[in-house]
Amino acid sequence: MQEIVIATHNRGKMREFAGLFKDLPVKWLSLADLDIHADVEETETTFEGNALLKAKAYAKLTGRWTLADDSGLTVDALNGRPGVYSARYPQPGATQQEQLDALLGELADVPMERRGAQFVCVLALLTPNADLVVEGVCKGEIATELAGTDGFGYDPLFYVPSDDKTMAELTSARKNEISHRAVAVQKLKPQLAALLNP
Ligand code: ITT
Repeated sequence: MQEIVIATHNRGKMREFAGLFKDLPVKWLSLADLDIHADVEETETTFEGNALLKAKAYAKLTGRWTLADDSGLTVDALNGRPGVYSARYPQPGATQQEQLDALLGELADVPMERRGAQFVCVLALLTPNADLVVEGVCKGEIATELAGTDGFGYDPLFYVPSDDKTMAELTSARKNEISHRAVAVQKLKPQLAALLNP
């Protein structure tokens, strides 16, 4: 079976990928499986740039097919911030609670009709034959208070109108139907299948 490294240190992402990719004939390896603890500095200013940068760095370290995810939250009223800096918002090392509080604080005076936001995920898969890059987007709104305990990151503040729930109130199965990561994986799957069965 083809081995592919999922190059993330984020346990929330890793959990989701396990569900999203479970029907493919691939042996997925985590960085922990390979005892790799090195972090890669994300110096690019786009999701695509950082996804490729991470995929290349970990492909070099592992010598294997490598998939990297760069994702984040773009908030309309903040002109797209925190965007690629979502993991480092409002400053590097902030806890999840500090991130949620900072976002609520910045949007304190913004009415509901101007609280639109998107989760964006770019996946980059590096293989010896081709590099694949896909993007998934999930539209929602930034809620005025936290709700739900599932998921990770900004999920308790990301309101999904179609479900009348925040992302953190959805089951993991439902999040894996509609999330930015799910949309990106659905785009990647046929391209990956073609690489596995040329
Ligand atoms: P890796 O680089 O090791 O994959 P990371 O957490 O640093 O881990 P990113 O640089 O891609 O990953 O940052 C993405 C951030 O965006 C993440 O830390 C969350 O704060 C947020 N995020 C991404 N996807 C999310 C999701 O499904 N739900 C909630 N927040 C999400």
